[in-house]
Amino acid sequence: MPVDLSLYLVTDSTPAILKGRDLCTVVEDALKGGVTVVQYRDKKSDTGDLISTAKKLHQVTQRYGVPLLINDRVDVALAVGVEGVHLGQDDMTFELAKKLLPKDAIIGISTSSIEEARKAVADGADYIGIGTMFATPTKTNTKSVIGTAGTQAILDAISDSSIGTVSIGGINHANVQRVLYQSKSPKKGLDGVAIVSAIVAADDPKASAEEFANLIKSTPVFA
Ligand code: TZP
Ligand code: MG
Repeated sequence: MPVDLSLYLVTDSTPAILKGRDLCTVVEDALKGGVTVVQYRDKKSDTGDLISTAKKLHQVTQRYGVPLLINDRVDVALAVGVEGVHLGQDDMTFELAKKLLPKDAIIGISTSSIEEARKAVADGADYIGIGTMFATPTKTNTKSVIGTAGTQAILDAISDSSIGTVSIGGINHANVQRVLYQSKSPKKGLDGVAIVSAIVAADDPKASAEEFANLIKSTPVFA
């Protein structure tokens, strides 16, 4: 697998989560703590602001040798020259994104059902986000909360594929090992977890990321 998905940071610039701090500083702290991939997710900024923030974030992630992905916006990814995109079911289609982006760009797809996961595999996506794992205040308009059982069913259905997999939604230090262990199907486990508030809203994002990295490393599915 080309990208290490084990500790996947998804950014959030809403005041309740970022709490007035500088996004680039928070992301750099998280990278110091061991984040392995960063997705810039910003549903509010206009295109100009998205591009300027993505450029700043890319300077930071490049220093750590970590890929930066842009949520929703293939045009912003192209403008900044980042490593890839993350697309939901209502965003640009995989086929079109693949046509527009460079050959080696990473393309991830949000999935919450077996059908969506199978389609992402058939399309040739690099990885899927599987969720929502647990209900979370960070994203309330989620289609469905699927828990570890729903996640396991999806992993089972695509177990013949080498597609990357991350779980998202309500994951914190207290539940991350259960998420990884209980979601594992006999032939396929999760490659990682995607986290928003438990890192971005943490008083110490570096310490939070470090704690996640240690918990992930010592979970049997990865050992
Ligand atoms: N997609 C499904 S849940 C979610 C997204 C973007 C938000 C997860 O945020 P948190 O704070 O890690 O629960
Ligand atoms: Mg989207």
